[in-house]
Amino acid sequence: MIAPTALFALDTLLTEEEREIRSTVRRVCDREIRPHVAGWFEDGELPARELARTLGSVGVLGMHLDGYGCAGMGAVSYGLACLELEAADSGLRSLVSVQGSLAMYAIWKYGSEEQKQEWLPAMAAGERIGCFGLTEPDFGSDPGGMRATAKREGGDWVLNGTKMWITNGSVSDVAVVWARTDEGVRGFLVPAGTPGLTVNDVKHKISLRASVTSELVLDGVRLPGEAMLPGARGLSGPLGCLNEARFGIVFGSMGAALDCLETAIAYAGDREVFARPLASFQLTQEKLADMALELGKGLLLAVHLGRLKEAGTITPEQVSAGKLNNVREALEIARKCRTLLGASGVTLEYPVIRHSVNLESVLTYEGTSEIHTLVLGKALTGISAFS
Ligand code: TGC
Ligand code: FAD
Repeated sequence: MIAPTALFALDTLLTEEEREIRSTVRRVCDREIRPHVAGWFEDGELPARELARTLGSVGVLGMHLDGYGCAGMGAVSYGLACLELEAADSGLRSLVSVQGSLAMYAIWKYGSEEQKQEWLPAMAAGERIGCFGLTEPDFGSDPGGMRATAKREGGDWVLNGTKMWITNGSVSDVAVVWARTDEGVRGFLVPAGTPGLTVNDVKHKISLRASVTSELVLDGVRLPGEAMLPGARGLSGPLGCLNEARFGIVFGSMGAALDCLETAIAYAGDREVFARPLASFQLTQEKLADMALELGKGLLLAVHLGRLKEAGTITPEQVSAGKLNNVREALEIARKCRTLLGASGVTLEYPVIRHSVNLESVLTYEGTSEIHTLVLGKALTGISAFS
């Protein structure tokens, strides 16, 4: 027997340091996350603060950023960490993506020196948590239509509007909020507890249950002039952050798929049907072979994109291609693995149905599959389907 990742000799593409980082994150997941995650999912609760501190202590938060207490690791190392976290649960990878690639990245890339000093070291350590408020109830795929506003009043800014579906919302110490100003879209740092900010959790999710999702209502939130991120102007500010988080999902989604496939291979070897192991039937072997192919291709694509990112040449369209392909294939793999587990596949005793329903959210957030398809369509034809 050969492990699905060994089929493509993936490890030969990785440095020793990258393999060590992968092992470290896997160990943390095995110890701190896997024994509990089905329970968190079932209860719809996540001990986000404790987990943030644990993940901060191993340097995973903002690990691809330099300075300010961040580990300064390469893109492939960051991707492998996302893979291991999402092999445990997409909600854990979300916690880390939003913290490191959206909230911390926005401050790191666009913030003033004071903002960086104030927030980044504590966020890297997991002592403080951040969220990223771009989506609104009526504007998800089309954030350019946002209604949230920030208006100058003397030296202050006053924010009004509603942000929806915000990961980490109610556990955050700071929200990066994008709002329309007289000079276009700008980003603002809104500390938790600022008068006028109300945070309500989204209830009744049946996907990403081990993740906090919230609505942020901003009603006359008054901030000092220096709360604005000076380096971000226009929609390219928030979209630049999305490239970072989408890249993590290229790897992360393959982690969920790998966990499903490993579970299905073990199950098919143990389970007897018609007096023979399920794994011995040709239909089963075809399913497993097809899934191993898509997993292997997705992992190779992820490592290739990681090397392009490390070389500084990756384009947003390449990130879209990776997110579109790998999430779509991960979801297909999760669904096919579910069939191999039969009725057992619909219980939380096995991780497969949890990954499958989680991946439904992953397909939608960070740009839906339709949006990434249209990004590629624009790149191929030169014609934007959006305008
Ligand atoms: P368009 O006219 O094409 O562009 C407006 C400006 O933005 C620039 N731009 C980008 N910059 C950096 N990276 C990208 N990927 C960029 N895409 C566009 C563009 O160059 C332009 O800049 P400038 O300086 O000329 O003004 O914009 P559009 O209105 O046609 O929309 C393009 C579209 C649809 C692709 C974009 O709006 C989009 O990506 N929509 C999807 C929204 C989305 O992904 N939201 C995610 C919210 S965060 C989240 O889901 C977190 S989930 C939690 C977790 O990760 O766990
Ligand atoms: P819509 O934009 O209304 O889309 C509905 C459908 O229409 C989709 O199938 C879409 O692909 C399709 N569609 C849209 N435009 C077109 C078009 N031009 N052509 C063809 N089809 C089209 N957002 C944040 O800002 N921060 C977060 O932390 C965050 N976390 C999230 C966590 C979870 C669990 C979820 C589910 C979402 C989260 N989001 C977050 C929001 C997410 O980014 C949006 O849900 C996503 O961008 C889609 O927006 P929407 O839900 O409004 O769908």
